[in-house]
Amino acid sequence: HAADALRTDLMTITRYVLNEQSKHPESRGDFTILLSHIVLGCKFVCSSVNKAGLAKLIGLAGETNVQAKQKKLDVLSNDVFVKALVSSGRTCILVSEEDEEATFVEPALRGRYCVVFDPLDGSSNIDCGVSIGTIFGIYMVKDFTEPTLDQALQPGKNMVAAGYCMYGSSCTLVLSTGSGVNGFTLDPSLGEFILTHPDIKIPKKGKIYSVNEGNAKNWDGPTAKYVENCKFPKEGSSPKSLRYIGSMVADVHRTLLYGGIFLYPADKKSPSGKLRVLYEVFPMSFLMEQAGGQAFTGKERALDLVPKKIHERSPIFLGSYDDVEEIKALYAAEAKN
Ligand code: P6P
Repeated sequence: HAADALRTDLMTITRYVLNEQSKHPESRGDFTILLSHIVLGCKFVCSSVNKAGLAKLIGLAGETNVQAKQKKLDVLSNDVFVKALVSSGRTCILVSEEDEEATFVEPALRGRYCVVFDPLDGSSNIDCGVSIGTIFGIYMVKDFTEPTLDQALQPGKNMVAAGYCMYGSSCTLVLSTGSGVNGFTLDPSLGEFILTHPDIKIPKKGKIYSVNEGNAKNWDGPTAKYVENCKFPKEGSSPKSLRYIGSMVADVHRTLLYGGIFLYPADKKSPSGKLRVLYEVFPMSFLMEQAGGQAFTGKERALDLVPKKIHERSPIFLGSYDDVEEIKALYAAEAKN
């Protein structure tokens, strides 16, 4: 009956957000309008990513170098999101992985939200058809008349919403507005995101660890020990499976649905790890906590981190509550010695 209900009920992301809005009578619908512009951006990127392979193919067949004329997909996606967010009239500051500097919205279009985003994370995987995605986080800015950079450098726990849209075999948008996590799948025939994964909860413990083992020789002690325990567990328990796609949205989506742990640790070459705090670590950590999991930097709760620069990096360990607890214990033990 659940399937029937979904089919007849057709809970779209727009209806879901409007329902959420109705729980806050004081709200003026700004957030709903902002989100509808983010959803529009995701629909555009989904359709462009799906055509990318074909466009490339036609390019080769036509002897013209399509790539030369065509904008790289991540640049195109960034342009679309920046335009959609500015024209929503609900944002004052934008931080994008694609732009060195923050975008300060012109006074006439300023609104109360700061949006941090990676328009096409993992884009190096496009040519081989691996799933990639858009990651975003939303902060409220109290006084947005004269926005300043420090209003974008807030700890992740201040986010009012976060989510990602994964462009893979289907286009799935996973969103939290602070009261749980819901997944929506794009129905191309309707052009609507339909609720397909209501109230996602990550399993308390998982059987999968997800890390780039190629960096093993540069790991610090606790990470090395944790991965060792995954492969050679104490008597009586079975080893975990290794699953690593190399596209954060895909690795995190699998972790959210199946459980387990995703790690991008610090290493001797990159002491702050690789992933960016504002638009990779914070949104994914927000979602994990909202789904009953947790996220840790090796030193503290990821969402407590206060970034000093908009493209700052941090190590990250996120996923099932119990799995992250184990690596926290190993870092705590090292801190004591
Ligand atoms: P590595 C993709 O380039 C990305 O930014 C994330 O999507 C992904 O998790 C990570 O880098 C993969 O990095 O060093 O394992 O190739």
